[in-house]
Amino acid sequence: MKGIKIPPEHPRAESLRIRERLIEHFSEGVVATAGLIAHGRGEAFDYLVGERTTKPALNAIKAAASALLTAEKPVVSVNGNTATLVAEEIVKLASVTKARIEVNLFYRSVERELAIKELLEKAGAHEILGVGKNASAKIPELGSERRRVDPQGILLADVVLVPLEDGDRTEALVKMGKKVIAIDLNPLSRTAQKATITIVDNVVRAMPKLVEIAEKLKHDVKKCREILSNFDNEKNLAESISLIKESLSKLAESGDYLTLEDEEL
Ligand code: PTJ
Repeated sequence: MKGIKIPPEHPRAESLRIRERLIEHFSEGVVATAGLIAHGRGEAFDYLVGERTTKPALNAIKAAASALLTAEKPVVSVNGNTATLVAEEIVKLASVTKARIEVNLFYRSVERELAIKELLEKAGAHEILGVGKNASAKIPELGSERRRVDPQGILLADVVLVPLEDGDRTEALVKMGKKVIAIDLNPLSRTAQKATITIVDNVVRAMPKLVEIAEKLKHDVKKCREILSNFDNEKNLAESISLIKESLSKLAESGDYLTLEDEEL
């Protein structure tokens, strides 16, 4: 399907372009129908965080980069929405952190697996795990199609990045002793609450920042360990929630509902 033309001067042009990209990839079989619903929910939460990378999000991104860089077997898990929105950043991050890339879908079909693989390969990926028969292992205690993982990837991983997740798998992976890094705009979601490191930010902002910070930290293991030992996910998540509350109070007081005050990062 050909999308509509977005007027560049439209005040929400970027947001509309992202929406169109998802619709286009939905027509091509990459994004699941529920992926469009998930995006709408993400957009709503993005308004609440002020459509910017907040200070707690940046702290979580630093911890995430550190966890990936110090991991023995890091894996980046990819679904339809993330392949559509940040394929290039996924490939860059995997290269900087020496992580493997695995397709893992809630609404699994061979057609979607292959469409996502193709998208990632176009973005420069050479090896994609979790496609077809390779997703032969199972995460215990999980009923959904997400339980099917690659024995060379998520099953063996010590750190798994799950950008835009549906919840139950995060908990199951943590129970298996893995560190789970979630990127989720909803700080109240099950994923956000159960992850080891929760980045409350839009994947389109968080992923480039994660690549940039991983580049800076990649030769400094000592610094990575220091960042990780000072990071408290529960406290950081509470700060993300408080920030939403404070920003909304400020907006209500100022009467200017369109501009959230910039904070020092
Ligand atoms: O491609 P599949 O088959 O694996 O399916 C993917 C979806 C997204 C449909 C599946 O994982 C799902 O159903 O997810 P949920 O339960 O809808 O949760 C998605 C979460 O991501 C919600 O908490 C949204 O607020 C959040 N979200 C949506 N868009 C973004 C986001 N978080 C960060 N960045 C976004 N762009």
